[in-house]
Amino acid sequence: MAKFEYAPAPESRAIVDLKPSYGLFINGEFTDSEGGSAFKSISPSTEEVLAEVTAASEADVDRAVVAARRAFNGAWGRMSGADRGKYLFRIARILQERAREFAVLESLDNGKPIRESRDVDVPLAAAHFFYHAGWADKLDFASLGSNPRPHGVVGQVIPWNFPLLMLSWKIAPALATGNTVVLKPAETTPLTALLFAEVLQQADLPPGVVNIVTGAGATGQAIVDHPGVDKLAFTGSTGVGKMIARSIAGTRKKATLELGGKAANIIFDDAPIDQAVEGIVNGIFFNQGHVCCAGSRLLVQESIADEVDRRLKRRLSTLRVGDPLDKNTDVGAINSRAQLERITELTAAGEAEGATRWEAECELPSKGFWFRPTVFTGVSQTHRIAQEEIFGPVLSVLTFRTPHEAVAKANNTPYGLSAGVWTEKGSRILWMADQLKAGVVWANTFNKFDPTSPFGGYKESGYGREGGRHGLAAYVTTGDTK
Ligand code: TAP
Repeated sequence: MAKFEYAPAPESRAIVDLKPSYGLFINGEFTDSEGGSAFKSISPSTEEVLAEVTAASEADVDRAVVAARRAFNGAWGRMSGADRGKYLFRIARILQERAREFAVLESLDNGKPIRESRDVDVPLAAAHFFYHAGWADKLDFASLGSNPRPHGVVGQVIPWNFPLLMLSWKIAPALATGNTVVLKPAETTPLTALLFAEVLQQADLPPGVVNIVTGAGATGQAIVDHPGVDKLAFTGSTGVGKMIARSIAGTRKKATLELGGKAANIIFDDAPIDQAVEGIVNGIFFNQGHVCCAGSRLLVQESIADEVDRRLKRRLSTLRVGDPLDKNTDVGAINSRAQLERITELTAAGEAEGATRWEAECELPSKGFWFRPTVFTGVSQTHRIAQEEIFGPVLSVLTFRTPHEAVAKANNTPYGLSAGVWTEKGSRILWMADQLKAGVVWANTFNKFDPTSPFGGYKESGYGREGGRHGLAAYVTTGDTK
């Protein structure tokens, strides 16, 4: 099927006012590092340097934790839930007012299409603050247990795939429950977190309630190891999650870990095929497949496998890959050279192990990090591309004959974050949801997110939930105060 030619429709980047360099946001102010270094944040679609950012040292992390403790023992700790809620509402409204600025900056720094940052990331980030603002004065009625109280200082470390959205998943519940925060964004995507620090200043949040320290893994490790941190909230790879679990073993620190996934998207022969094809595309090509709950394993019933294959490839041939700031773009840039290398290595392994590779035909820009939407058929369960998280625009297709076989194959993974089921039969949806070992099961849809709905994993996808009433539970301690 021929692609229509579209005139370019670039979103202007003039709305973003980037500074040449950024300090750390500690105690309500941007400050210089004590003994840290600097690194550059680049645009993955052009490789242009966007800004120089500070790599926080252990001393900087210590200053941030001290500021967070002071705020917790001071004004913030004494504030009523209703007043905390007012700050959260204010932050949510400012995020809405500055939505275009955030969307453009997110697409520049992360490489994701503006259509997604504008319509998904930023509105959902604001929604998380609105939702948690409503809880701040109602914690006693949230069935969290008796006398829910904050832990104190929370250390939070987030990945690069949804930088502002993951920040809001972390900061909104922490503040609603009365904790204070030290957060580290990912090394390759620090810029929307730094813009968010400006929002906190605009909202007049008391100093030290939220501190943002940029840097790489060593800065994250310094937060994890700091004795002044009461609770950790981490989103990232299972490998780093295991290291964190090991480093805090034997301490009194609480932790929630949101880790990787290898979700099955399961299509039965009675599913509406065109809708299912849209769901497959959304499941694995949304955000370049940099999604922990991506439907990276397609399980399709054998009797319709050829038909799904044909329609899926036709649909993929219409996807537009390119400039993230162009409003026509469906698939943007891969976030970093390192991630591109990992995707390239795993897809080479797929071919070497005998699966059949297909790529959508499209021209890729000459600069930046790019990967064509790719489908592997003839995949067996032992192949690395069926077992390991690729975290890129790559789909592995397997087939099944019976619902039991679908369940066995879907659960044959160390992960358990999400799954999708496509069928017309309600009873089958309920039976499958019961059998699948996944924190979220979508029925006749995929990648739907809502702040009211808890999200999190089984097995090596981590523990704890984020969002909804269950997400609040991770940020409070309950029972007697003695
Ligand atoms: P990671 O390499 O694990 O990085 C996540 C964060 O941890 C980054 O801020 C990273 O800093 C930091 N970090 C690295 N080493 C650390 C250490 N030793 N101690 C403390 N922090 C450390 O993952 P990633 O490549 O950024 O993200 C992709 C992974 O995240 C995928 O596996 C994906 O499935 C998972 N993910 C899960 C979810 C949920 S909700 N389950 C959501 C999104 C992503 P640097 O960036 O500076 O290295």
